[in-house]
Amino acid sequence: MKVLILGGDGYLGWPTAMHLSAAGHDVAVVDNYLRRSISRDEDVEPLFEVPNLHWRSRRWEELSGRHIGVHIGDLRRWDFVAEVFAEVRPDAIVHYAEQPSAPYSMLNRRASMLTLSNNLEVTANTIFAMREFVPEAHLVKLGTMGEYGTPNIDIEEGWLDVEHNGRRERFLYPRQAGSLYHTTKIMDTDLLWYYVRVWGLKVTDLMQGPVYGIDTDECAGHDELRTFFNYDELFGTVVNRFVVQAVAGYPLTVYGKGGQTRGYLNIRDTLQCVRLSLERPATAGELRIFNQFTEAFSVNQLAEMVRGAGARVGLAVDVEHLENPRKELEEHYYNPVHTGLLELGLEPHSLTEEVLAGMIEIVTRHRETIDRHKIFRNSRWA
Ligand code: USQ
Repeated sequence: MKVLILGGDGYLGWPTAMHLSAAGHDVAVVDNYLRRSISRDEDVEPLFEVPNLHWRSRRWEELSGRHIGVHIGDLRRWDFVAEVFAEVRPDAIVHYAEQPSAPYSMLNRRASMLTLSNNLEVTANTIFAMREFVPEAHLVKLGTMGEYGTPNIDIEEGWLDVEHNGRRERFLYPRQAGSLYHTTKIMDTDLLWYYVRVWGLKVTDLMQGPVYGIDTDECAGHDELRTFFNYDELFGTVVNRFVVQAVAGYPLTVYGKGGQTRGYLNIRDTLQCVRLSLERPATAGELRIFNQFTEAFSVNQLAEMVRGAGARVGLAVDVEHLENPRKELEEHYYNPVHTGLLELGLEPHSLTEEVLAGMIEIVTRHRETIDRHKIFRNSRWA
């Protein structure tokens, strides 16, 4: 399959490119290095340096014999979008090309506007490009479990059957986001659902939970092909942050009571989920939604697991409950369905103390480059 990955430079984009290429697909990536420039501007660069896409693509070709096409440009610009779609003519598109940080989206007006305009314009341009150049293509779009928020009822997989005054209808499951970033993902879903109905597009929307992990099979033994690993408050997800904090001897930053529960997954499982979705596509006029996570944990449970993993390698890990910079429920019901991807064949990797110890070992090798000032800057929602 010819697969075009939008946002191919990111934490998930590059590992996805290698994974699909290794699986025999013909892959091209697009990126404008937005995340790199925000990281530089906000002084939150990742733990180790990551070479640019041209370099990584050449290195991948030397090692695997397989080519990954690279297109550098801004997907908000229609002339660039049209040029890439006309040249690649993909069978499938994976759309990661969004500003992915909830805390960044809440930083200030400029960051909010960038998140809003980037995420919605790229999604809209992708929809228009599919119609114009590849109306039969399948779009796999990364959404987020955060679109649902934390309602006091079970979360279904995308859709809810509602009975009202004796009649029934199926609606998108109610969404109530916890940040502007998550709100843009809801808006994306609404745009996609509209154009699926009107133009008969084929779309899979993956409602993903927070991802953790460093290595994937394709970069094993080749550190130079590793993806970004952020541990800062803006781009670091909580498990990755806690691992770095444990190594740095920095008390784990549990926000508030720590009862916030989310569905987590290993980065290796993100790659499986995307590949499985591509290989068993949605049909024309279908918006297929999967809840993409493997296990649910509270922040307190994660902190205890990282403390346990640290103890195995002789690290004394402290936990500190900080005043929560976010507005979110700290104790709540959480029971989302997540069977769709398992039915497609997902074989989950569990989060264990061994897995965390493996991450601690890699981070320890980069211990000298950890910048403690990057860990907590207290960017507040209110
Ligand atoms: N948290 C802490 N301490 C920290 C960092 C986070 O207690 O130092 C808590 C947060 O308050 C939150 C939970 O851990 O309750 C998860 O936070 P996170 O930063 O790992 O994840 P989040 O900001 O929600 O966003 C991440 C990705 C985003 C994706 C989302 C999935 O950055 O792209 O969409 O996970 S979800 O959370 O299910 O919406």
